[in-house]
Amino acid sequence: MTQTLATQSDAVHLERTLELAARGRGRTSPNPLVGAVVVKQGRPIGEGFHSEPGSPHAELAALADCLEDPDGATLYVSLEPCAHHGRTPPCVDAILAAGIRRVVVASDDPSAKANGRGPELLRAEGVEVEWADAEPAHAARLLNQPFRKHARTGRPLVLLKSALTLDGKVATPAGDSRWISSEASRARVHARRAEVDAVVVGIGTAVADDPLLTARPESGEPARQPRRVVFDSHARLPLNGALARSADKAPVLVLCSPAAPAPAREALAAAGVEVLQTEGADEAARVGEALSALGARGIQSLLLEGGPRLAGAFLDAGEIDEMLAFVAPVLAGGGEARSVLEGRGVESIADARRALAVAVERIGDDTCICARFREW
Ligand code: AOF
Ligand code: ZN
Repeated sequence: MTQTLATQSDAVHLERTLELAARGRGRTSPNPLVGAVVVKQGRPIGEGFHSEPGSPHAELAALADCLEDPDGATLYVSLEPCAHHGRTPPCVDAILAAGIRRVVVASDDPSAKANGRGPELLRAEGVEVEWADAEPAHAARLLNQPFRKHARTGRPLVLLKSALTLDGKVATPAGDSRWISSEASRARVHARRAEVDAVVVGIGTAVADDPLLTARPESGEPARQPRRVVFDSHARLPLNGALARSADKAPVLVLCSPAAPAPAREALAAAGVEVLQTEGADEAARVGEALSALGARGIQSLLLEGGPRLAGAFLDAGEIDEMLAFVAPVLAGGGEARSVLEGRGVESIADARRALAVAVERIGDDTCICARFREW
């Protein structure tokens, strides 16, 4: 009986750590979202979350928030406490100094500097360390998919966004796509842009749509603007387009291949665009190389906004982690009209990528389908 009660209250406090962690959304990268609660004699006496790089870790924020002495208390934390000296000192030291007796951890930290070291150290010092049950652990891992994929692969999490008609087209045969999805759906995209480290398009889309790609959420100017990235093998990004012209206001990065002419690269660089060269035998291999190059620059998440050719290459490379599809109740028709993904594709449906989980939401007349294909 006591066992069950203890487990239930653990679940409640762990859930609170996740709510707290989510408050840092869009502001902590390259650090994870982390929340913590200090509980003494069954009552929370302090709580906190990580708000931005360089600011105190969640554990420290929660200890600093304590209304009474945390000596003998339990610390609930959504990510294993760190044992390293980074921008801030190790949390394990602060936990030991505070006299915390028990630590309940929701999820592991797969980064090389962590990997269970903090919990081990705490145990060695006589602190009781427990890992959360499967469900809160899963929820905690889902909060930090960008951080986790980046820690494990060096590549950013890829979120493919698409606005499509009910018949699966992303434009008319003439190439018109303004606007398939509703204003409310487009506002949602701006909110997502504000949460990722980069927004990515192919050069075809950059030329055809001349997009600005900044985050302009309804809630006002976001805490950060994403890096704007163009996959542009031949460095063809127009100097008089919206992207190049705004390079001084929000960063623009062009990923070109060795085939890009030097004068074109130099002109882009002179316009304030960062130009990076990546190689690869085919388009899919180039996607992998490009993702590693972006990851090496600290980009942990990206919103891939098309077009169909680039998005198809991402699928062929096995690099689509999630998809956000805004399906509008309109029919476009046309055999030549483009659909969401081109590239090689799969031969049989048995080989098709199937989502691990799907969430559906109505946004005005549109249906927003969020599908997760991989978990990190
Ligand atoms: C955070 N916030 O609440 C926790 C983190 O450079 P530092 O010192 O801020 O260290 C960042 C690393 O610390 C991060 O990558 C993660 O491995 C670990 N835990 N980080 O930013 C937190 N608990
Ligand atoms: Zn820490």
